[in-house]
Amino acid sequence: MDEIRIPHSSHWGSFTAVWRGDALTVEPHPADPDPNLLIQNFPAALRHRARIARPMVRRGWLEHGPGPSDRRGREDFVAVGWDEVLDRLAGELRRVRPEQVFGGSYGWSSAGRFHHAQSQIHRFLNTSLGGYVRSVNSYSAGASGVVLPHILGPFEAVTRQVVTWEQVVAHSEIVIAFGGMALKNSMVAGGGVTRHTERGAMKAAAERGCQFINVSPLRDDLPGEAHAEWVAPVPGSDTALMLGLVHTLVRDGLHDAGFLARYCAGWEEFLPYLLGTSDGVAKSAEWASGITGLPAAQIEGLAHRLAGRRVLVTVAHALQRAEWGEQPVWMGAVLAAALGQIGLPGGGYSYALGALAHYGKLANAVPAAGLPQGVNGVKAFIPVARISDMLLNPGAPFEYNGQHLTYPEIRLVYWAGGNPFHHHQDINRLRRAFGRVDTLVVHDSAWTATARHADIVLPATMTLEREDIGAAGTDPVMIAMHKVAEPFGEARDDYAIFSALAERLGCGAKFTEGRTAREWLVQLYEHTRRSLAHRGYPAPDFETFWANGEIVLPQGPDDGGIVGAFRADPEGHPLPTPSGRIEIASKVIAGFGYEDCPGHPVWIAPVDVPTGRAPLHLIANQPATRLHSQLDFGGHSDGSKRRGREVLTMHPEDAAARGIGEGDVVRLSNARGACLATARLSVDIRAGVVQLPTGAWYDPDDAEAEAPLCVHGNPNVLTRDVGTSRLAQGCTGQHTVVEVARYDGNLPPIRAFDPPG
Ligand code: PGD
Repeated sequence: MDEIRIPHSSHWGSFTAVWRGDALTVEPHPADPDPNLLIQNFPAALRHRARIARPMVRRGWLEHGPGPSDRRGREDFVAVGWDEVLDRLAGELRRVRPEQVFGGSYGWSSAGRFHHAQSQIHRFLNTSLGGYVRSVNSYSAGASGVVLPHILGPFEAVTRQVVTWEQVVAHSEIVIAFGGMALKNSMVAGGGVTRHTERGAMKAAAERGCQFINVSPLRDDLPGEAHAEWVAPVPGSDTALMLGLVHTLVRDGLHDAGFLARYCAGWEEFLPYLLGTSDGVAKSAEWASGITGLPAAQIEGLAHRLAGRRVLVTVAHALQRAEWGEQPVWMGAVLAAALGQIGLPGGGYSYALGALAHYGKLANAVPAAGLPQGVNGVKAFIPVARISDMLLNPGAPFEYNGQHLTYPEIRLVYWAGGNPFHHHQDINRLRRAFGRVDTLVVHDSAWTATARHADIVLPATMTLEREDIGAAGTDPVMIAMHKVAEPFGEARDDYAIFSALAERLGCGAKFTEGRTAREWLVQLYEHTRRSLAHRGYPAPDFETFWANGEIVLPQGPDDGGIVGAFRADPEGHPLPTPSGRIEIASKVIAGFGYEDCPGHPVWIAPVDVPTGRAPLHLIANQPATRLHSQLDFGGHSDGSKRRGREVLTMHPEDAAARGIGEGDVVRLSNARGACLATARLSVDIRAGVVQLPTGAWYDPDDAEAEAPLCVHGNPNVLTRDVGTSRLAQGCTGQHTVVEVARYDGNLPPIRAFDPPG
């Protein structure tokens, strides 16, 4: 049978789509040493019943017009033709003022740089409305994105390229990974990735003799190839462990006093806290033992092993996606500073190494262009995870990074390329919050819970159904993403939808600049081509790039980035912090006066702790078989479920105490909500902790209920919707506490993938 082979790309890997007749398969990029199985979600997803076939409008909105409503997510939809729905939506966009429109539209959407939904929606709202209320920071790095610039330097500069995987392979003696470095995370890169190298790097480093230490309640947070030692503290106690380590180093005279004096600011202010002279509590290994559940001798032994070695400290994003999430990020830097290895190859601090395929990689020497966003005329913004607070409390004051701000009054929410019913915490609260607005518009390719709660649902093409350019700043291959299939039903590209709306609003030419989608691709590619030519590299024209399916890009040097320069010439290359040094204490943060994020790292006892009614820690982390909630209906993700439900991992002791056996359906609950899952018993999790990944689509058993049971296993019905602190107001979805019980009732059907009635 004839074969048609088409290059394409996704956040989780570049691939070739292969048609044999009407059967689609996907093959990873030939240069990929360790392909990501997530690409196997595509074939079954392409024509799945969960796809949205035509524009749909909630009946109540259609019949009664815009207005607050608790019927969202509870009412049926009416199919409406494209022209009519665009006319109505344009009318609604004319009715509201830009400062009443929330267009933050957080989400990962797809890898292509032109059809990137966030870029499209922001450009549309800027060019056609004059702006929108935006969101800042991310669900990934809500706390670290704010604290790191105060203590080390700009987020991108201190994360991506401080210590490369090549340095780990060649130089690191010990890698102590707080929160591990799970491959499921590093197999993903926004914009695409052609080579998954992390597994190979850890294997090579371990074979050379590098010791990996996985500090996590989950053994699987480092791959088998790392041959890691497993240290399993109580979830959320890493800051205490780091304090205990630094205290031991100082007590035993093993800290690098010279490094601290020469390259750091604020050690003198921090030391009394560490030693307990300021508050009467020495942050000793003994003290840390009581909090972490690890023996004091183990903490002391670990500190002694770290001293004087080429040690790399890494801290996973997960640790800061929790109460007081700024603290482990900051204290990780202090631990690395005390060990004195920062700026040496394979040593020091590499925040979030292993969190994404971007990190620990060389930067490309030439840029890839993105779609210009235009100018946002609205100044108001929220930290991204404060969306329910904003919608429920218009006009209320809040604090963020030293600023006193006020939540705006939002009438219209417009979302494209994200799934808040996946990414946000306390989904029942989010439902109430979305009930407050006049209109909720969603573009998506599938019937996510967000689409189900919208008033106007516009079917977007999925990435396979359009041409694009796949590129990430740290991947040496730019991919010509050819179209693999025709659009599903009446689905249109986000660009086509926004172009038609802009036309109706009298701003068509401003939005499109007169270009077709293909002409935009040529324009974006030209940016890279010109830069290649300027630097004397081969610079093929667009037609050649398109016909070849990819172009290899040159990369920059492995120079330690911001920290390498800092050590090479401490006088001439200060860090871009107020002191020009690593800020162990920050006068700026101290000046904000936040008791939940004071001027140096501290241990703050958690509020969300096990209780009689919720005695188990829940880790709600990233899934291994899909990216977030994307293509949950794809074959790889669906195939990983058991009895149709997401899998909960629990320790056999906790299961036995509750009469739960392998494969039983269980009910997780706490004060905020409840969901079902299927139990998997494993000794590779700390006792007292259960783990349920995010991303199973929210599937309420009774949509009319205030806090329905999610029958599919979405942990965000359980997580808390509170900010990390007044500094960053980041998302705290990684941890909470729950009870788990065997579910003996009749098993409710899974309807998450059935289109709404
Ligand atoms: P995705 O599932 O990637 O989740 O949250 P995010 O909203 O990014 O959603 C992307 C959506 O975009 C999907 O519905 C997909 O169908 C749609 N889409 C894809 N391509 C297109 C397109 O071209 N056009 C349009 N219109 N739509 C498109 C992720 C967020 O979740 C993140 S980044 C993190 S790190 C957080 N992690 C956690 C966590 O660890 N724990 C908890 N409890 N909660 C979390 N939430 C956060």
